[in-house]
Amino acid sequence: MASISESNIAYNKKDLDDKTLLKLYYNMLKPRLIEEKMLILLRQGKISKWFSGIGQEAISVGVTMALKSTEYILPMHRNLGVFTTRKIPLHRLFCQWQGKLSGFTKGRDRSFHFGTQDYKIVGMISHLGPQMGVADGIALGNLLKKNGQVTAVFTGEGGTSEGDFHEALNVASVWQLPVIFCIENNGYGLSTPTEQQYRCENLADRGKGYGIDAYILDGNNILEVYTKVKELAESLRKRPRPVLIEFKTFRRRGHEEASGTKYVPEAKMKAWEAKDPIDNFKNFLYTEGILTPEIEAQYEAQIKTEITTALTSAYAESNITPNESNELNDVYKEFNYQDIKPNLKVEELRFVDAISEGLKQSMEQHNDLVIMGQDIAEYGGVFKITDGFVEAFGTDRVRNTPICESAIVETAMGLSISGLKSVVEMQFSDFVTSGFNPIVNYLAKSHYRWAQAADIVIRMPCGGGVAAGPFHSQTNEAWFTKTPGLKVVYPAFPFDAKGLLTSAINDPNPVLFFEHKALYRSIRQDVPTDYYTLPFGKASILKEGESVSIITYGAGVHWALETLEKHPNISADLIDLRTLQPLDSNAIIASVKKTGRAIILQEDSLFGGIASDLSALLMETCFEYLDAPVKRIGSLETPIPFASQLEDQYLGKRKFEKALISLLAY
Ligand SMILES: Cc1ncc(C[n+]2csc(CCOP(=O)(O)OP(=O)(O)O)c2C)c(N)n1
Ligand SMILES: [Mg+2]
Repeated sequence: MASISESNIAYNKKDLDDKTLLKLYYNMLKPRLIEEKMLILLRQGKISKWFSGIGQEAISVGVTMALKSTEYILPMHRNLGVFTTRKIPLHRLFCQWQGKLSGFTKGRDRSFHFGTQDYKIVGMISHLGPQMGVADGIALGNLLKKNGQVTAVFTGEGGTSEGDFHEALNVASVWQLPVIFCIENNGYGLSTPTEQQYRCENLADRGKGYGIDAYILDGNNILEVYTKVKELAESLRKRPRPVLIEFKTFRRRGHEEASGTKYVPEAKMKAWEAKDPIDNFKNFLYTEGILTPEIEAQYEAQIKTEITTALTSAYAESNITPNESNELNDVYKEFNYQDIKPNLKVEELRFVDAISEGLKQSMEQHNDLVIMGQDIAEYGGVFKITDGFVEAFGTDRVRNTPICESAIVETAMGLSISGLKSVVEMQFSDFVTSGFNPIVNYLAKSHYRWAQAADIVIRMPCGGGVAAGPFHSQTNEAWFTKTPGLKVVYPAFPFDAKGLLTSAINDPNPVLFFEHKALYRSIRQDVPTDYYTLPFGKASILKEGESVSIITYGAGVHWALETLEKHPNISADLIDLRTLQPLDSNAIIASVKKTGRAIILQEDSLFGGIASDLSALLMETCFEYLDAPVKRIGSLETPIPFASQLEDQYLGKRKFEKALISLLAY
């Protein structure tokens, strides 16, 4: 038992009862004792990495106790106290850290990188910043459900330099989302001190710039943290809005244990040691006559027994036996596809109208579907696909967004966590780069990591041939087909576009839905008027022939059709892939085995594209059947030029006819 001395922190217990005060103490003691044990295990080489939150416990514990257990918290790597205060069984936590099955990620992710719906905790991805946009989405879900709940999200002061922080605060402010943004300013981001991280006096000063009320709290004073956050949470539940809190605290150990603290001045360390949140609170409780040596000893013994028991059982649990199909089966959430047949009544629609109709009918099918994008509400979107939607479905469900692709993709993820579906419209698929991180790292990996679906469709108006230059012409599907966890759909006809879009929205997995702009107003087709669905992973065989298999998708389908019209004597299978992930390999292989020749046409520049992968697939599966080498056609290895004569030269379309003829003559 440590000696009792005067407290270095000025506490004000207001009207808190003894039971609550003791609980605050107990809840801080628990993560501290777990950490002390972890440091021993680390020295013994029994665990690999440890990010210490020693000295910062008051923030995790105070915030968690101020919220209801039904309210989501999004912690970071130093917030063990969030997990323990939410009473996650230590056996499961320890198994998580040891990569065992009773953890939360089946050994697929480490440390605090997991979420759990059971405890309403959404853990981080390594990239730090995306947490804040995800919190926006959860808060938006709460706002739409009108359940009066708040959401708390954490970041270090280093993480506030990321664009995600700015975007998330701005969106939360514009939409008045009930989020408590908690900055733990602990003096360092890895080795970088605050003066190299930002140049305003306090990070809380930034609140004003976003139109958000901001507060500075002593992060080492558990009573200040708990009472103020509780008061704010109660206020936000009644009057939804975001708040920003900067907790002043200090990181007393290395960024992670192995990296040490050599760069931290000793005097600073000493000063903050004297402000230890647990020792000081303990002294206060003794002075107040609330804590006694008996209670203190009992708490310690109880926690230590819990730790020892849980460690023993976690070590006893056997290591995971790798099983390839288990891994593959968890990349996507199972989707029970419902085939809803098209009705007979049809109407001739342009590609763009078919998408609009599919989207509109999906809004009618799913009351929980929200669409978000720039200029999509009153203005109807730059391609007018959502024209009239706001009148039909209201501004809650049809949301104009600020220009912040990252935060909106993250918001969509948060909506999915809160059980709502969303469609995000990229104004042009080129701009997806500004939301790339959350798509490939958060949405794509979420189900594999902790069984959380990312029930999101990202609409991608794409493609060239419209003289729009390097930033409004790309067809960037290959950036996403590369990433396990995403589905990629790329229709070429209005009928497919409508039925595949409705399926994409039904599918609980993240789907990138490519819509070629050059097809929007040039391609018409009879489209069933009612709602219907089409399955993923089924190519459509547009023409059947004997001499060659033409495999393509998107605008390439129309280039191939044009060429075949010019050469009615060519007997070709024409395969429109329709979806790239999942891919209908069976249809491709069967066709090439029949014809003995294959040409793959893609609009994107050639290297690293779909055509290369399909060519490799055919070499591996059809080599003995081939009468000629597989031919790939793509566009030039340059950015997409603006002037139409340069663009014509760029596009692979130009080379297709000649290549097809020479392949047939091989
Ligand atoms: C996008 C990104 N860049 C860099 C890193 C490496 N990194 C991990 S934590 C960290 C420091 C974070 O500092 P801060 O936000 O202050 O949190 P603290 O560790 O101090 O709690 C860095 C640079 C990362 N994980 N993600
Ligand atoms: Mg920091």
